[in-house]
Amino acid sequence: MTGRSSFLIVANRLPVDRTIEPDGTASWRRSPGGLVTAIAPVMQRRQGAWAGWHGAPDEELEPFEQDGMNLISVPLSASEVELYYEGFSNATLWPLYHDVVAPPVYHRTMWETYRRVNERFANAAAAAAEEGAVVWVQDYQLQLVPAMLRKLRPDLRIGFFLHIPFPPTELFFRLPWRKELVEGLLGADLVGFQLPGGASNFRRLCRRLLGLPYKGNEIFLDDRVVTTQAFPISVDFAHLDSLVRDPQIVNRAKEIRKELGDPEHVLLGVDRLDYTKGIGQRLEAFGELLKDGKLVPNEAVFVQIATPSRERVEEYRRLRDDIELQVGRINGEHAQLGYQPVQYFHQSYDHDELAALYLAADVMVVTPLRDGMNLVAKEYVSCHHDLHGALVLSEFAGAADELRQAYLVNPYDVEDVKRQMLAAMRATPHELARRMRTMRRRVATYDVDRWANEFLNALESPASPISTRRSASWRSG
Ligand code: ADQ
Repeated sequence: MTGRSSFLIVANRLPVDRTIEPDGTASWRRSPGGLVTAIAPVMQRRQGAWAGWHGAPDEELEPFEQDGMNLISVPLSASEVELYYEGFSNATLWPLYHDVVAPPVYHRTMWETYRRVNERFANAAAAAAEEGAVVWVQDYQLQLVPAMLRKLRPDLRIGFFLHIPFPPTELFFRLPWRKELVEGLLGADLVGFQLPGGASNFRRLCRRLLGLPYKGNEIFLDDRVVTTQAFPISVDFAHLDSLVRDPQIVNRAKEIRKELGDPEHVLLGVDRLDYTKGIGQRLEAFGELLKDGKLVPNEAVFVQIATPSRERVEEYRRLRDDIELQVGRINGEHAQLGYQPVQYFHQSYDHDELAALYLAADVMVVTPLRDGMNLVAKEYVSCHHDLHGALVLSEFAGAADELRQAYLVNPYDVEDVKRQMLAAMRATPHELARRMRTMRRRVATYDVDRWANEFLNALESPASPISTRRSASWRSG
């Protein structure tokens, strides 16, 4: 890599995974995912760089290049992975920000490590950014980076985007290090959230915790203005739309249905195996529909794909056991020779197979108890140019703000989930098409490209002059 960059992404992980070839040599492959796809064009245009951990503990790597991106590895030791990543990020912040759907742990050593690792990311970013560069920091693992980086490099334009919900003040206040975290975020010029609700939770928190005045989207510090705004993330609609028109994918979708025994209804769940995703709630609803006789055997198959996730965090191990027990019970009670009502896969799938599954599914069931956005819901919609297919969607997923024509459910209300799942299965083709058409229009218009561009345009446009501060203080009373 040569020199410094004028555009820098800072994220917990680099956008590449290492693969070992059959001859034993290692190579890097771009990880799947919307973020890198959305940002790649900007990276190429601006000689961009990306700073993040490369995925293996206790290993230092020199900066390297992959797919035209300059990659800067920020090393983590095994104990930092445990305390910063599995600990403070995923056992403290993740459950707290998702409305405490699992109890967060509060450990001082985890916090100390989180702070130290954030400092390392800030140092790496400060060293890689050229004078006046734009730096975009991603997500809850790095909330202290904006302020640390500003201290080192006040010349930079710093943006931060939170991919998960930002909780209400009452919940955030439980955090022993609440002040440090908020001050960390306020180091940015622009703090982006998935939904307007997250942005307003943050502004209220700044006023209550730090006494900072705000007006509209802007929070007023002594010497600067911080803009807070919602930028709902999305998917690469055009790519998915053309992928599912490929005859190979179409055939694979037909094959999947056949392999499932050609049931009348294929229901599908695709999630990381995470307790926020409401996998147990949807299986319970499906099991009860079979038990109540609302669904007759062979009529419907539920395919649940659960990608392994955070397997060293205690809560996730327990969840896996619970889900597998539940699947076993439903199948034990309702299976017949040649018919297994729930098909469960604790596996990761490649992009094409996932698209074929979306295409094959009549009903996509997305029932998180809390979710920043949920890209699976938008991916499903992008894959149905046939206007067939129904989306059952939790009202607590960010995506529900945009996809109002989904069959919206309260995942805590099992009767509601049952009712909406049945309604989705019994809907006429005309009704399905009406809903799908509107949802597709929305995702096609607000795709991931638009998300990245809107964020970067807002970051690079100048904030209000500080002189508006006096009237804001007056209004904030
Ligand atoms: P996640 O919690 O990981 O993301 P989600 O938005 O649904 O949730 O994204 C998951 C991604 O992983 C999707 O693109 C999906 O296709 C893929 N995926 C899931 N299971 C898979 C499998 N078995 N094999 C292969 N791919 C699989 C966080 C937040 C979300 C927010 C996103 C983006 O929790 O709320 O929408 O970031 O900001």
